[in-house]
Amino acid sequence: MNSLNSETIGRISEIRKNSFTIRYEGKDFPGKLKGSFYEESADKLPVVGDYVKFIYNPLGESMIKEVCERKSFLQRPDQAKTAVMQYMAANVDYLFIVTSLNEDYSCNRIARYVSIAIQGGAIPIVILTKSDLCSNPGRYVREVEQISDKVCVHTISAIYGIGLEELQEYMTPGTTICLMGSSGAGKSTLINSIIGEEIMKTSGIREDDDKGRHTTTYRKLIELSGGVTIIDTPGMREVGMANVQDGIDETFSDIVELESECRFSNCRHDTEPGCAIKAAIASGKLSVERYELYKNLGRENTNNHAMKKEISKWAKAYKKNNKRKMEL
Ligand SMILES: Nc1nc2c(ncn2[C@@H]2O[C@H](COP(=O)(O)OP(=O)(O)OP(=O)(O)O)[C@@H](O)[C@H]2O)c(=O)[nH]1
Ligand SMILES: [Mg+2]
Repeated sequence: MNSLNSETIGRISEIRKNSFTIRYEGKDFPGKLKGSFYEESADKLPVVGDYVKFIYNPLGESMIKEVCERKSFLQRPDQAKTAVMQYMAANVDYLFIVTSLNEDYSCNRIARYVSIAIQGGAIPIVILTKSDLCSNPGRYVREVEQISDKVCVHTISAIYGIGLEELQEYMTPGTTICLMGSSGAGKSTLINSIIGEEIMKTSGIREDDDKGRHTTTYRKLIELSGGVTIIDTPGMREVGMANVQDGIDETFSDIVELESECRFSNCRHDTEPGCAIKAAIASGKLSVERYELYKNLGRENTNNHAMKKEISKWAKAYKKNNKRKMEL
């Protein structure tokens, strides 16, 4: 470690409440934010995976001075707090979207994660886990492949070590992989299998509905010996759509292209002649379900955007009103 007061670049490996952990040369150091961070908007604060400039303090918390430019940034709306985004991880190359082949499986949810990955600048990789419990994984693979041509999909069983060799192609030195998915999907079990060691705690799922027990409670960055970094995350209950229209459009880019081929630029794909969407559905090139999925995700994104704008308008008006009252 460099001497006191010299600036060094480390990586945020854990955040719990307001306490930050900085990884530097394989060791973890406690960190705190420089005061000016508190005047910044939430997206400027460090998240797990961020590279940060910090000043080492051998006696206590090191001072985080600056977040380095991000290569990618994964975010979603915080379901518990209306109109607030949750910033999840930065500098992720591959987002492993982990879904188990039981009640957890949902094509709609996978499409949401794919949009979030693409929006944030990470490559989406769908990992269908627990293949040992499923008699026809091929059916699910085909379904996932149909969501988007931007998606790669792998079927694995972490506990029997099946399919893990396929994931090696992503494990190149310098790569960061983040795992996301529902609680109980098997994210931590997969990490343990890749590493060959019980580094993360795992626990059984509820038998009645296949849901997990929220075993992992905070995001954690793990460095593997081959120069690969893995980020484990807590299971998510919902994946809302907000600030993600570009990601949705890119996921369903073939539909966006079709829409541009309609005879009328304001075509509602209803009764208008020369509608490319209707023609694609009629010819079997596009399924109604997939088109509906695209529209629904976009609608949710627009509604959340409108709500956020409305709330920020109220907040501004409230602040202005309060200021006036105080001046009187
Ligand atoms: N049969 C089978 N069970 C698995 C597999 N992978 C994980 N499990 C089991 O699924 C349960 C949940 O696994 P975890 O790894 O804790 O799930 P998680 O996604 O990390 O869950 P959270 O930390 O709560 O988000 C455990 O009982 C695992 O043993 C698999 O490939 N096959
Ligand atoms: Mg876990």
